[in-house]
Amino acid sequence: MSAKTILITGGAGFIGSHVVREFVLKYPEYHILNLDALTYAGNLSNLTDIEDKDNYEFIKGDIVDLNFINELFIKHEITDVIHLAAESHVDRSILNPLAFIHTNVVGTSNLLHAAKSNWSNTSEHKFYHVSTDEVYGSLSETGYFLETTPYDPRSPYSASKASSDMIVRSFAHTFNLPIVISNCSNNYGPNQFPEKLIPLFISNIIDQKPLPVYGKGENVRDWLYVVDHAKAIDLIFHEGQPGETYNIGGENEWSNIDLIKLLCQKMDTKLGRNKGDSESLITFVKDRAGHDFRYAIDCSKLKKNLDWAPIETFETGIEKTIDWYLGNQQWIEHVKSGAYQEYYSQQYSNR
Ligand code: NAD
Ligand code: TDX
Repeated sequence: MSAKTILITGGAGFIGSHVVREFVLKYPEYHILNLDALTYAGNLSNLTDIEDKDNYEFIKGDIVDLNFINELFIKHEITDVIHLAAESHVDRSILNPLAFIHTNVVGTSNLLHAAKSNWSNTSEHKFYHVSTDEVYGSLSETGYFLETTPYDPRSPYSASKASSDMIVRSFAHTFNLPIVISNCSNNYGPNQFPEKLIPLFISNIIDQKPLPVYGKGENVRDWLYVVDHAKAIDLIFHEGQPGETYNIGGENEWSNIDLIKLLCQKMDTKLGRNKGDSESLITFVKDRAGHDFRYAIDCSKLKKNLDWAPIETFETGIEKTIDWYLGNQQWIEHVKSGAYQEYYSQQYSNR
């Protein structure tokens, strides 16, 4: 591929910041535009190491603003989109579903509309939509999500992502827009806002606060290290077939309670605390409304067709993750201030 101006949306967030870094450092010939509204989840300190690079530019803006998005496409002659901007936390979608419809459904539709309006020769472009395994619904103890599994979203978050996936596909089918979609399992690693399970629990263990386990902690998730997700996005962006969907996963399933106990043991060792100190913080709380039981991804298409494999094992990834949060406690305090406090008190007053 030759000179490209790639619009990466949501690049100040958790996964987006790793995708931006991967592209800025690996492809000096590309111009990378990071568009982010800097909501509570977006933080430019996630990108300080690359912010001075010549091929990087940050633009603050909202994907829900269609005029702004259209002008951005015209002004910067955007050739490709990698779309990650979203409201991403299931618990917040239970408290405020409309925010998810606005950003995830309307915002995605605006980007598609701008791409369709501004790209005359569609074969020169790519619109990459980053989605989630949650669109497929919930599994029992057995089985895996395939790319062909019918959609069955069950939370306002997953329904908004499923809607956006469908609208992306409709633009490919109707207008020949060259799209690609990936659906990934739970990510973990540096820069994740401490409202999601792993960073929240690491932060609470450091502060010796209760660890709120929803229900009995028996729900199962598949975990992938975030940099491996960013590398998969790079591979699919360059090698993926237009119109295709690729599942991305870690083949690394954990029940929440087993994962939490592992975190507790590792944190006791790292913090020089007595064995069992962190586990004593475990508090079983009211279950999440509509809590999906199990997610598990079959990513054999990506492995077979594009020769993808994650670099980190869970053992190495979780060590890196814990060490990063222990070394960046100021980051945790910084992102937790402000809007987060309001949400956190509302969240737990409902339990
Ligand atoms: P995040 O919440 O950490 O980051 C989202 C980013 O989008 C933030 O920087 C935020 O400021 C920005 N944003 C939100 N609304 C915006 C708007 N209206 N206009 C412009 N920017 C806006 O999310 P994440 O966990 O990094 O997820 C990124 C993408 O990956 C999402 O689309 C999510 O659905 C998907 N995904 C996440 C996971 C996961 O485990 N976190 C797994 C699979 C897929
Ligand atoms: O305090 C908690 N206690 C708890 O038991 C939190 C925050 C979570 N949980 C449970 C709920 C889930 O079973 O832990 C599991 C993981 O929860 P989250 O970290 O909120 O992730 P999940 O709901 O599985 O969704 C994530 O993976 C798919 C991301 O937030 C989504 O953006 C992604 O699409």
